[in-house]
Amino acid sequence: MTEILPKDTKTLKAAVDAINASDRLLLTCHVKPDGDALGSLLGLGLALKDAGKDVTFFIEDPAPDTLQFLPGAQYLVNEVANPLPEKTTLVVLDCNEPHRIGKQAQRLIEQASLIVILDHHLSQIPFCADPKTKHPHCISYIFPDIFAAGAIVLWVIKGLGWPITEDIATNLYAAILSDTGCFRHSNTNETAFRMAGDLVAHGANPYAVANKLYQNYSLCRQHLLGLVLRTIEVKRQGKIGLLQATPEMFRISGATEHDTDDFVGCVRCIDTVEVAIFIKEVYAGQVSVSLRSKSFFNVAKLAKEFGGGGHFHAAGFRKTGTAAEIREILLNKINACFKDSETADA
Ligand SMILES: [Mn+2]
Repeated sequence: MTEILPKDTKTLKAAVDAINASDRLLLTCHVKPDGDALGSLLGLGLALKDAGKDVTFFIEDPAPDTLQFLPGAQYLVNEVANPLPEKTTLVVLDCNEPHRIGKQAQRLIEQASLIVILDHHLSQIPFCADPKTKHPHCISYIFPDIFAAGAIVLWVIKGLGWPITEDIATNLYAAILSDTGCFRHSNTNETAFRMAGDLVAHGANPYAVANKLYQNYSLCRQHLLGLVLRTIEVKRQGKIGLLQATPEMFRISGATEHDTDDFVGCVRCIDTVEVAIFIKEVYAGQVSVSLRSKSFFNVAKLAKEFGGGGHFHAAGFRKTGTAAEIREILLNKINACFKDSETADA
């Protein structure tokens, strides 16, 4: 396995130049931000701030408690001026679908003078080619083969020739640790370790970041996990694993929807499982689904059929309906996919 270098260096250079030339920038990422989304946003934001730029760190939802430790989290705001100040460059991180920025996406896109997208999600609809946006000034750097948006941000900061401070390194290290699943996912490669090593050399503390991200759960979360684990079931000779959370489980445990990080991992880790599903119904009739796979099953493709998206081995979607209803529809679809692949093998 060799080191991955940025592909399409022309577009990356255009993104770097555009960021360099902007004095006022509005940074944002996808809703329900994870460690990669926030680490990328804060890492780039702090570098821009250090360089004397006017930076707004915008996310629609408040950052989850487990990510509040990230340096620069105190700068996050969930409201921005309307209209945006003149000559605002919108930088979108870890996201290349307009609606995933949140409810204000459309006006931010329309009001920004320039848009730069730095992302690694598999996406069929390029952000700026969306007929609804028609934004003329958009630089879209999307590299699905790279393990984290944080890695792209590191390339950008290095391209700008700016220093990597301890705070920036901590954010980007958290981004890489999150999106490689602690260096366990299939996207983990030599570059991930090289970059992580580089960030540690710049002051990121691996033990401190890992503790904050993974040894920092509330008791409510563990109570919820206990309830959810009782729903565990496998289908198709154990190849499909399922977990469900109902509104009642959230009520009983006192946990919130942010407390379910990596619940899907509790079913993916079963030896026979290829496709893991976690169906979460926080509010009655509103479901969000996490999908994971181990080898051949493309869950991004499946999620897309439900209006969601993600990566080959990790994806998700939101839908109206109860957990039980979505479970039925999903099982039928996945069973059909398995049948197709079995026919193809025969
Ligand atoms: Mn990511």
